[in-house]
Amino acid sequence: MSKITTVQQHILDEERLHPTATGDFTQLLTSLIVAAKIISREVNKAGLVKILGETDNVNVHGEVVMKLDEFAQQTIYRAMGDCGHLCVMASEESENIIPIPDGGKRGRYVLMFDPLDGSSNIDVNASIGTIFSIHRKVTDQEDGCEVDCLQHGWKQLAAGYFIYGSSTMMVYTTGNGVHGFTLDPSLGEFLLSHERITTPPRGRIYSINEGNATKWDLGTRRYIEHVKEDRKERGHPYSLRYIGSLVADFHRNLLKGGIFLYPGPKGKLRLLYEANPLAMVAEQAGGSATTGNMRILDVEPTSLHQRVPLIIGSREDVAEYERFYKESTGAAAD
Ligand code: AHM
Ligand code: MG
Repeated sequence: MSKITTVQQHILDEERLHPTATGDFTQLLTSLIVAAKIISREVNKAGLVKILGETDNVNVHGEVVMKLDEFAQQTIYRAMGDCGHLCVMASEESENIIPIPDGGKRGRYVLMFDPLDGSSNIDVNASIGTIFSIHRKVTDQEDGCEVDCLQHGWKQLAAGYFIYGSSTMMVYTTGNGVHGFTLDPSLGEFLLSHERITTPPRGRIYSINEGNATKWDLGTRRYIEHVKEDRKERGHPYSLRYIGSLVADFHRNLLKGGIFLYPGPKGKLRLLYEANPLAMVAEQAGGSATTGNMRILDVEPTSLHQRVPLIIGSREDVAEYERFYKESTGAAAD
């Protein structure tokens, strides 16, 4: 019979691989996991809010009901602000960096997150998620600043996501493979369910918003035509799967193999708390992530909410996309 491992035990074991580790990192991730459990509980109740008496955003207790993405933002802030291990945070829901509350102990780490990605899918009961990225502080003051946030993706210490789907899962990496845990709601514990996830080198799925086809660059157009061809060597065209919820689309492709594309010229997805953490997970699982021109983890961050084209997934599929992209930009330059 297989061993039962909780996520805390796993993180502790990972941290022990580093001889100078103090346990701070384990505590930091433990606080984040508490926040995710609270968010998961609220996401699961979302469909019941109306039945249980919400009127004009006021619930049965007369309290104002917060939008779930705001709730997720505040929950993470409340859980992490005082955890004692962070020097600064940044989030999709905050225009500027988020300082640690006055009087709170400052730590050595930086947390960036998208509190509830794909939140437009809540009303239709599709999966959504929380994405996180953790860096070490690089500046000298006690309080962290924007410079601490604007670090290359390859410097991330840890990254991952929580997916609120038919089960709630946590998938994370600290640079030693990718591991997945499923929340047992009766225990309130995340248990190891997907040890050392590796993504197939090639998939059969492509995930892109085809409604944007007229805006795509030539390379993307040619590549998408290519995956739809009924090619002899593959024996089948690729299947299109697109939820419109990055975490859910990424998670499916990570497990089954495939490619997710939100191409340029500018892209829609954000470098620091969407593309970088998922790129680290993809690479650690044997996949890759590119803008078309360069590896996502090498993109120079210039602003907190910078967007980036994101093409991510199975290694051979991403490499094939890059060939189409580079050939077409080369062709356009000729
Ligand atoms: P959000 O952070 O405002 O939820 O937007 C990000 C979402 C991603 O989850 C998803 O991949 C993408 O937007 C879908 O965009 P589109 O509807 O343009 O296809
Ligand atoms: Mg988002």
